[in-house]
Amino acid sequence: MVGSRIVPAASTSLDKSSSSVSSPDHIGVDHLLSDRTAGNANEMKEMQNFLRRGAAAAKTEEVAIAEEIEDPANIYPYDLVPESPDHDFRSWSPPGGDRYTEYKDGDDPYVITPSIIAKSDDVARTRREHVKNAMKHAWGGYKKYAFGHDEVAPLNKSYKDGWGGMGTTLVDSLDTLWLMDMKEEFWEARDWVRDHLKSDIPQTVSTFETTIRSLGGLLAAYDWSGDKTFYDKALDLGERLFHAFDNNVLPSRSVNLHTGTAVSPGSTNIAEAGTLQVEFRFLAEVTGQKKFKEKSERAFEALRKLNPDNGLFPYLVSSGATSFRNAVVTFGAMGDSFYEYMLKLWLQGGKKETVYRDMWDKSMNGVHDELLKQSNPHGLWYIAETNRGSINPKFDHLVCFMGGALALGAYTDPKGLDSSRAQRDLKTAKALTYTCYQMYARAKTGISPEMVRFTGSNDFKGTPKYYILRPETVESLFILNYLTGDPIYREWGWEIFQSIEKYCKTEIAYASLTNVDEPGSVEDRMESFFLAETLKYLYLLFDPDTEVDILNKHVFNTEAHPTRIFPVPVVKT
Ligand code: DMJ
Repeated sequence: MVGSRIVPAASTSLDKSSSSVSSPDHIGVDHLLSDRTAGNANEMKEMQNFLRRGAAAAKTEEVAIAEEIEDPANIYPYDLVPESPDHDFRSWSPPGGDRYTEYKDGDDPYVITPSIIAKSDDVARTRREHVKNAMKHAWGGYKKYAFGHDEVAPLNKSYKDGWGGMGTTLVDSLDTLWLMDMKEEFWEARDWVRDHLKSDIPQTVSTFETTIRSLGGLLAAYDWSGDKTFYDKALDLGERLFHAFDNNVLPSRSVNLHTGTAVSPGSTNIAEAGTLQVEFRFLAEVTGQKKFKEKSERAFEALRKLNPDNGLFPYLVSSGATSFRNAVVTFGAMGDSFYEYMLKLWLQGGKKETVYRDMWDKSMNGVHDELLKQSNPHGLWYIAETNRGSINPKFDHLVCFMGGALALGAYTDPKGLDSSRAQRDLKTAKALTYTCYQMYARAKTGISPEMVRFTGSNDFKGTPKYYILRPETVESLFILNYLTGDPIYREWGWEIFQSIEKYCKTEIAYASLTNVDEPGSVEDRMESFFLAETLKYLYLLFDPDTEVDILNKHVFNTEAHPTRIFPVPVVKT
């Protein structure tokens, strides 16, 4: 058994007396690998994968081995069957919700042994090919009908330029092409960026969207490939977007890329003002231009100083960051990624800027104290919205990023994964992700609506019921599988992927749905984040051999663009 070979080797380097979790850096990976005398390349890979999951997972698996011997009845019970290369997605029929209810409350219902993880990895490798085929199909349609434009129209076989006409899908897809080893397509796209991408255009663009999609895409492409083209283009775009910071402490929501004129309507929202810092800090890091770091951080600091007692920020704020302009707290649209960046900034800076981690932990306490609710009658967990303290049981698909974020926060908690805070957050992460999976499983197409309301007699109702190929649930499935090794997240992800293949695939690409309970209700829209995020997270979910390391090396921006972390020299207090 693969597992019995791996566990004793890894466990020799764990400090069994310590209750805190060591970073994998400290568990002697190189020593273990060089110690091996008879290993072949696959065995080495398995060992690396196992160790990459971190000491925490290794420890769980040690316990798992002991329990496996004592109580085989608890072992993960579901089949792990490889997919055929000819898998027929047309015969997929979504099996409905209310399955896997043992995962509802965020518990660990089963023992996951290293041998089960190894089997799940083998199955995943067969699924990964299907996701890559999906990327080839989507990219092929974009290339044929929309190359260099913002989006392809997946039904009309045409193109759209709603983001300023800067090849948004192409730039947003670069690192997905790289990570899926579609290098020919990657270099062809690089040539287009080199020869045609111009940021000096007389267009007023969204600061937030252009930063997370285009600047984030260029920076990640540069970081992974080292190609100077991306550096030059990122710097040019970054300089132009940076005019958003000219007038107020918080950036303007839109900016003219040619004149630098920033539009300041007097207020902004926390997501748009507080989701630029991962990108501009990385730009500062690679260019050495401190202004990008300092001014973008100043905006985050201004938001922090608004300091709500419970860590929960009403989403609308004045441009000068002097006051809140409403009392609505949401982890969905206009709130979401501000909270995400509290954690991501701390991770990006090498876990030294405690001010960001403290913000995150305070907000997560607020979530648990005030927003975490259960549905009727099955007790599904969700994060509600509030307005002046009164609960609104509305839950955007967007909120589904929180499963992954909470899990990542728990595995990196300075108090240790064993701490009650980290265990609380991990349990909530798993419970929320189950709810998000149910949002897919209960729809006729097996695809989630844009929003649900936790009212009525059966937990929730979808309203509105459209789906625009959003990534947040598969993002959480990837993170939870990566951290815990539990194959269940891959099973749920595979169901979702099969539904996307069956109900969203068009002749040339993938379409949105206007109603997830009406098969065939396709809409002529394929957002760039389908390639940047949804397909990337699905691929990574099924890629046990990835170089991406979310615990030690990389941080994903909110558009799924991973760049390397860079420990900051100064520790903020
Ligand atoms: C993406 O652009 C980003 O993930 C953003 O943070 C939220 N919305 C979309 C995807 O749904």
